[in-house]
Amino acid sequence: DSLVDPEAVRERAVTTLVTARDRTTLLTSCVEDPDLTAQHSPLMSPLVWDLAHIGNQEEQWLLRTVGGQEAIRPEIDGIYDAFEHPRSERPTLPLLSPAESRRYAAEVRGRVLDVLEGAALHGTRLTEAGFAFGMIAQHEQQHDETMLITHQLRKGPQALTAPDPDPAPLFTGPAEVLVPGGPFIMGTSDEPWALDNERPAHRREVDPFYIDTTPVTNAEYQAFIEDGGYDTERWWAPAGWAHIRRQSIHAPLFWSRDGKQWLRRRFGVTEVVPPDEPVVHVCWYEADAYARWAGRRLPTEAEWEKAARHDPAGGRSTRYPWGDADPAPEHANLGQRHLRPAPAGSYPQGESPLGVRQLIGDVWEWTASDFEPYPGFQAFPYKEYSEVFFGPDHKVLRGGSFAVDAVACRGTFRNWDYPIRRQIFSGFRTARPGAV
Ligand code: AVJ
Ligand code: FE
Repeated sequence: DSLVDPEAVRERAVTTLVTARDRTTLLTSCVEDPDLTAQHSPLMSPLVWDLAHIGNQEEQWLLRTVGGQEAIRPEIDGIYDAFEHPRSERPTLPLLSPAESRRYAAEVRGRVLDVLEGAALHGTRLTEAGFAFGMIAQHEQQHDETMLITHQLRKGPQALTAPDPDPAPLFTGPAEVLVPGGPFIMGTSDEPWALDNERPAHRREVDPFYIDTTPVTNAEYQAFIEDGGYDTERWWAPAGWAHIRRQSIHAPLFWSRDGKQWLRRRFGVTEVVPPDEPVVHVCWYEADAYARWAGRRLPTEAEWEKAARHDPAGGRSTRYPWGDADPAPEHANLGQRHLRPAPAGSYPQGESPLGVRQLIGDVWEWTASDFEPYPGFQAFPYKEYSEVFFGPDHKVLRGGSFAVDAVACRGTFRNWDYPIRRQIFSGFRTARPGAV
């Protein structure tokens, strides 16, 4: 069993750490140094901050805490502490240069592989089944998604390329699926690399509801725009209406109107908005307003997870919509393999038992829910991962995007952000109550 065989755990840890570093290296070597040290948006760090921060977190947890080693460069901890300095301030810090950052991250990694060789992967909660190594691989992959967001915000010619997803035949299945009411198990207590906010597993009652078979597409979202959605106050939550008026928001981020058609800028290239792709770069307020216009609402977080994990036949919650197998390319669009969502209706092999598609990958999906702890939550191993973010300021997103790696994406994985944020790879699907 891969959870108890230390050699299998070590191999999984090495593979995920190496995969993450390959991606980090690509994202920080496809542009010249000035583009690494520049701030492309006040919402984001310079790319070189992410690079050394990745190394610094790895040093703190895997070399110092797990390995018991002395700090390599204790003087830089403050610079790379996300809580000491907001993103907008980071360009003014005495950051390591790109070359120093690469050297530092590589030195940490070299020592980490030695620590992993000798580490007992059981007995303490931090290293049980390689948790700390998995946590750090996930942390790096999360920053790889953050860095891809920075690349999307960067002006200038294209620096990254990837093949497009396969074109999907137009999806002709039912537009929505009925999820039966009743209890299901939400969260997990036995997924070894699940982070603190996904724990513990607990029973949730959910009333029957209908949920969209696929994420909302650009064509559907355009119908909302053409129908005056952005000029109709009654579709909007009051704070959302105030926000879009103040900011003059009339379409998803990166969209522009060219006569009768909509264009969008994507990683340095301008293209006609593809009608059958899930809409991306909308904030929670836009998703909420669209749903109200459509006579529907956003799914709650529990509804989303029930749609993704509940297997009516087995009567239990699976790790993913398609079952318990780790994600493979035929299941979902993950890992920056493509630099865009796949057309709605893609990945039939990734659908849930009830037939809901693309819950995992493509676009993060806004839910109606605030980010709150599950009953029995315990911060682990540090409060600043989740606990300090609980409360009504953040809305939960689920399912991962094309930009996140499989190691940081599961049926239980929880992401969160402010309801005004839309530089993230965020889309949504809608729901409505079922017959009670
Ligand atoms: C889970 C994506 C909200 O980027 O703020 C990275 C992940 N935490 N370093 C974030 C994270 C610490 C986090 N999100
Ligand atoms: Fe971080």
